[in-house]
Amino acid sequence: MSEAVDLLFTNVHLATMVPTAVDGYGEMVDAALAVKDGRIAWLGARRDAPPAAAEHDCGGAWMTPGLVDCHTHVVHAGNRSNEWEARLNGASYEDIARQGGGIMSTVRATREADAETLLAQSLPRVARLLSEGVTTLEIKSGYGLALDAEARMLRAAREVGKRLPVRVATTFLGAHALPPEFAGRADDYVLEVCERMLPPLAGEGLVDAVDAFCERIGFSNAQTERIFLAARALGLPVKLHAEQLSDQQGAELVARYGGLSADHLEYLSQAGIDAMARAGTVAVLLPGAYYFLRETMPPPIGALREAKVAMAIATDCNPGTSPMTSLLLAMNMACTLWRLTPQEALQGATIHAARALGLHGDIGSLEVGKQADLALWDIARPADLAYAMGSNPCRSVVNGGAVRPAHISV
Ligand code: DI6
Ligand code: FE
Repeated sequence: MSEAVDLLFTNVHLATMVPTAVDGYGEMVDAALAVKDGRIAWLGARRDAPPAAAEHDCGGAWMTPGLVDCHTHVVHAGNRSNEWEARLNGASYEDIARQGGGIMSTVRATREADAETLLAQSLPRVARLLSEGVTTLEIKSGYGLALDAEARMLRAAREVGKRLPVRVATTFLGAHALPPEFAGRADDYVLEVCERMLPPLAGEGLVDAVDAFCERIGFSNAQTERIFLAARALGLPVKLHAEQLSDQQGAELVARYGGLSADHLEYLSQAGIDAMARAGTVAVLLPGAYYFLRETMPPPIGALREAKVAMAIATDCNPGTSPMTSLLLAMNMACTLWRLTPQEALQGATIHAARALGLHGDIGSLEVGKQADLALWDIARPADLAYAMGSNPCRSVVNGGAVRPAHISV
């Protein structure tokens, strides 16, 4: 390469996370990486590096692709620590439901919040995620459950990507719960979602993918399919909250629609695994919700591995079942609770998470041509990222070639 690059990172060890690498981390020690026009232009041994306009000495740090949190509900108003505390003090679910608690309390708080309030409450959570090397973040709607409030959530999600250094992928989750206005009329609400909510939201460019909560306490397999048909008519990819609490054959359904991902999956069957493997649908594992709900049924990790289904890991950041803003902790939990290897955990937070968003051609690994979204870590080896609990070894982050300090305050 004769033309000078914009920036050369030197004195760095790379974990490229290229899926075909012989070593699963794709390790390159004492390497260098070059950026031009915001993209990775070259990587290899320091002595072969192209001339560069500027150099960044990484001081022997490890570099990974920027982390990808591919399943969050991070935009919402309020929290539910009051209900959590009441339950731990002996209150029953009925007590809490009678006081209007649960998911509907977040729906009420989110509906009442104006755009600035919603954003002001969400940005600190996002900042905590970004301080740990996250460069791409998926954000779902689903606490508005009416056109105007869902639009406000999705606009807030887009605004997050303008105010903070992060790429945001939005997901419309209108079918997250049945709003009180439609009590006893779930089919009517699904019609509302398909015909009166999704088309205008998609028309405004607010929807990168469509999701639903397919569960006995959510929406049926048949109702979910109607939503997928509406998404397909608009050319939008689908994903699904599937088999979290029971097997509803949601994984088979989302695979049949060529879905990007099926998420949660504690009660996933072998038929679901086979369908996902055939369709290339990613298994998004959410250990924070499993932990917080004190679930005891683990997702079928061994069978997913056997079937070569890509496994991603995400925070599921939400106020009810996973009030978590650490993707590194989610990686640790996946290893500790479910015996993922640290390498699988890092793949799950990089290249496989990128695939769960349909962005694996552009991000998720250190490869020439991909966006220069990178994270630099003060660690001895890649396994440290999943190993340490509650510490943040992130030294700095690179978004499209621009270096920033790890810590972000809002
Ligand atoms: N599954 C969950 O665990 C969350 N949503 C979903 O579909 C719960 C969301 C909440 O309780 O606020
Ligand atoms: Fe979720």
